[in-house]
Amino acid sequence: MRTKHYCHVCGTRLTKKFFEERERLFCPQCQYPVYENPLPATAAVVMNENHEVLLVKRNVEPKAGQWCLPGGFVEMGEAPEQACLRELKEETGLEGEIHRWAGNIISESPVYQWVIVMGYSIKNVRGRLTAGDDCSEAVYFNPVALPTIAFRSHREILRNVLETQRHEEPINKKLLPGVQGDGFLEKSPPGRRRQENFGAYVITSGNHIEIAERACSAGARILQYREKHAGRGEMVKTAREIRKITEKYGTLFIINDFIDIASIVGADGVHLGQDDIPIAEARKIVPSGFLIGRSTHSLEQAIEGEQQGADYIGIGPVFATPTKENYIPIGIDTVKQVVETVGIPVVAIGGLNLDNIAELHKVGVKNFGMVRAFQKNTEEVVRRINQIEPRA
Ligand code: TZP
Ligand code: MG
Repeated sequence: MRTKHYCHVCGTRLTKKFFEERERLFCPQCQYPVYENPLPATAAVVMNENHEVLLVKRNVEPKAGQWCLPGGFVEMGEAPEQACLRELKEETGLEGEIHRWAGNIISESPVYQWVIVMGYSIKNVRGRLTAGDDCSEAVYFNPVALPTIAFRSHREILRNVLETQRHEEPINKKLLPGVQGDGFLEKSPPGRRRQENFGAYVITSGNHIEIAERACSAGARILQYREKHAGRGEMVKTAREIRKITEKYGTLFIINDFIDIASIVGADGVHLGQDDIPIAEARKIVPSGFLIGRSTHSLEQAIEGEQQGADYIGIGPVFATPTKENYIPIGIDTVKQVVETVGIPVVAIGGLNLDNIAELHKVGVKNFGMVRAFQKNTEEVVRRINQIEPRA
């Protein structure tokens, strides 16, 4: 850690003195202690109408070349809120208003010792997006496909905002009696264009809770609770437990088939099969940003899933599998065509294991959905798949 040697007012070499209950740097000329406080900084969370998050690519140290939230230091005489809006304007060209405070995070900095980062979410954003001071790019990202964010404080502030939003928009709100109908509901954004990489797409089976804990602790980015036999009451209980685990590790939580259970436990999304509720109908009762995945079994269905507004599709079974035995395997060529054709994330599924995913990766698959392969050595399997396909 760097320390100060000279008084910033008169330039005299500093000494040390016991003052206000501890030893502090002291200027013998000014007769004042020199406090070593954390430096105040701000970070702005800006989201567009598609619920994508604005990040900037830094072109200054520390962490030049990496992405972070727009923001910067508070100048003398400025309120943190003013500093936040000024930095936003300088770095991205955008103007906005403070929506709400999103947490203060203290973090150690190799350059500035300690920094206290004050986060704010921004509303009423306007202006033309242009990378400005201290950054080479300013880009909106799908929150499920974020690049690595350079600062822990920014990651935590962003998580605060996304979490708050999720809790503010429970699906139940949309199901209140007497307030139904398309007009009442803010529609979720349609399927996103950006190709996602989840890497391991973990589907639980058997001991769901144990698999969830093991997979999430090993860094799974997404996990689906798939249960074909249990009663719905029991499913709610299990899903609640899995929600806690996924929340703890920051893993996206998807529930297979049951939009009501997804709503009750506050999951991040639902996975719907060809015979389940149509995506457009589902969108009417889910909050914006809620993920809807669709199972597909051919190129035609994959294209249709994207057109209908799925956030991602599953395609398979790629290989023969007892987990879905009444389906004819579609093979790698079809998967290749699907990956090359649709613009939303494609999860290859059916008969996948550590021995055959490399050939799928070769044809452009970035997301590997599996049931049986996560039953044993879950952590190891998750890690090995995520090494093949690191976070974007
Ligand atoms: N959808 C298509 S194949 C499949 C599903 C749910 C099952 C995949 O199971 P496994 O055990 O990974 O082959
Ligand atoms: Mg289904």
